[in-house]
Amino acid sequence: MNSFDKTSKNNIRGGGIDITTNKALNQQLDPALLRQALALIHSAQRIAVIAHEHPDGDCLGSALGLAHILGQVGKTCVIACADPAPGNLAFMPGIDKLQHTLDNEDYDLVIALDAGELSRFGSLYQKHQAFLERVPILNIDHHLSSSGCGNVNIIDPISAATAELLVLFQQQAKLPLNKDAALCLLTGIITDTSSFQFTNTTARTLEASAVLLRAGAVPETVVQPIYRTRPLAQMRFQSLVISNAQTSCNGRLIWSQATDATLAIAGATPDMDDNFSGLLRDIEGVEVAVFFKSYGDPNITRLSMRSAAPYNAAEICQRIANGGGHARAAGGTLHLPIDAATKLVITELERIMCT
Ligand SMILES: [Mn+2]
Repeated sequence: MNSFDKTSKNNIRGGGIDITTNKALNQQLDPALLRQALALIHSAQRIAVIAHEHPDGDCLGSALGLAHILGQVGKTCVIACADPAPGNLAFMPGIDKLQHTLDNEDYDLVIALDAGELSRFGSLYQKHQAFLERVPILNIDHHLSSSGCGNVNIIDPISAATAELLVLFQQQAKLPLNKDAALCLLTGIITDTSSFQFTNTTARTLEASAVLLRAGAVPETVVQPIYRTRPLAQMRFQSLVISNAQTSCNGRLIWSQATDATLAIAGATPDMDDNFSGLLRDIEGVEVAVFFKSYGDPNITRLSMRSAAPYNAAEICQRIANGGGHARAAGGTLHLPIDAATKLVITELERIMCT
């Protein structure tokens, strides 16, 4: 029934930032690849748009933004994610309809966003594995380490956010862009660039954002709940993580941990640890920062890593922590208690950085 070959890769791999991002916004994608993606969309009526587990502003903003766009051309879109949305994303129109399963698997197409491996969709993948192996999948992502999990894969690591890539898609495909779609996509771009502060921000990122502002998105709507409103428990949690931080290699390497006990002391919830590795990275003299966390199952530790050149966080996380991501920001999961996971990763970083 499914004539697509999910193993044949058909990706965009940007060769150089100057060349690829200097073209007009509506000429950025390989036309043949865009046609293939649109063919999948045109032949579908009910579409599941899925966001990766432990969701962030980009995967959810992208999923909602695309659902608002495709809704305007008559498609029925359902958005799904294994985990609940962080509370500070409640302002995004349509977030209240987020599902945590693909219910009766009644979809002609799945659009998988902001991750390139089906396992990154967590319990959605575990619950619906057989369905996801037979349904056509369009995969749109911007992670360097993405292998592409779709029949058609639009993967562009030059995009600062999947949402930026979706603006290019919308522009080139001449799809409608309403205010709700624009606000959700702007959320993806703002959160993945930390308000245009990260080095992934290009002129094209700003041009794509300008398109969204012209369509009615207001940056203040995104920035106020995400960057300016902090629960006291989150600030207490942050202060514990900073107080417990340890350093090595003359302060060039820093790390800290959080467990259920840390959450309990602070009165915090797991979603409050957003960007703790970035916070550690911003300490003077730091070149690599790692935040380790283990909540619920004490034998599973997740980590997020931030690095300065020449250290490649994506490469390190991929090699030793079953993870991946971007050169400067990456993460992984180890099936180890937090102290063992910390020892493994820090020993390797010390080998790379201190010798
Ligand atoms: Mn992203």
